[in-house]
Amino acid sequence: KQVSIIGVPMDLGQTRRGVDMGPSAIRYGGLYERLTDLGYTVHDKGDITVDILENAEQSGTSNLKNLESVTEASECLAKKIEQIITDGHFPLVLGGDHSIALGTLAGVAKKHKNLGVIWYDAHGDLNTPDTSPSGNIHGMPLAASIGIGHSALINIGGFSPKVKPEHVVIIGARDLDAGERKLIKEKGIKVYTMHEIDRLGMSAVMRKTIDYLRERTEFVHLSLDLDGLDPTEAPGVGTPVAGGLSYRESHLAMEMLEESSIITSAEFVEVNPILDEKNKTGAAAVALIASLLGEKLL
Ligand code: DIR
Ligand code: MN
Ligand code: MN
Ligand code: MN
Repeated sequence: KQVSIIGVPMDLGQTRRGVDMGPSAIRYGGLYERLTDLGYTVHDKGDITVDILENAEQSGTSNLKNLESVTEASECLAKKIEQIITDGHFPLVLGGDHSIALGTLAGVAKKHKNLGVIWYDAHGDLNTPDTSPSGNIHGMPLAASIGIGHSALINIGGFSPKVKPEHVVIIGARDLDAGERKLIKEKGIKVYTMHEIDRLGMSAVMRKTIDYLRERTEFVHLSLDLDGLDPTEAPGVGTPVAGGLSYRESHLAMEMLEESSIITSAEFVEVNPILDEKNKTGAAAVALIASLLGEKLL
């Protein structure tokens, strides 16, 4: 049992600074020890290099903020992920804002054909340069990964798409832009919004998600945005949305994924320690990672 960790100190996909310190916050939350206690051999590969905002090129011709720096870091991350999978280790990526999923998915999809993705998030991250209300790339990585959006984002890793829209399941959505709703309908993306989770319960939602992806895919990547959780339990995020998933529901989701053995890579993103309360969100990320990788009380 071998896990390789990569930190991506990225804050250029959005505008609240501090999320570049997310990887440190998660490490300080005791990640290494939690995973070694579970019997894993943990290879912490450190952080990849990301431009700081002060040096990021702003010459772009598009309305996408920091496009060049985000693309460059994504290419670098994709190569590292590819190597980790070649080595036979479980890739665990620590963010950083959600734009890093562009690189993670490029690397994972290069090695794993017939890939499924669980997108655990308050948001859809399905914007394109045309539909984005913000120009923030962290609102676009899922669209780009299914092959829709700016060519520089779509083509990270040199191929597109990374995943088929019908192999994506979004869980926890409660803030979708008009263009995102349209794309969900057009592409038939499966979404369990907070409404469905309230109605069916997290247990049924995870059962359905696992069955759905098992039938269709061979590998599944979990991309977990901490803003999927309720801001009372994960306050250290840049775009909090009220009415989110509880800490307990999130643990249940991780435990059910662990039991199912479908997850073959994961990333935990958007932890911003500057906005957090005594690393509550970093600690929540560590606890969820531990559950995903097999921690149990008894
Ligand atoms: C919004 C916010 N949909 C945007 N997205 C966020 O800027 O595209 N994603 N916060 O995590
Ligand atoms: Mn650069
Ligand atoms: Mn997100
Ligand atoms: Mn989000």
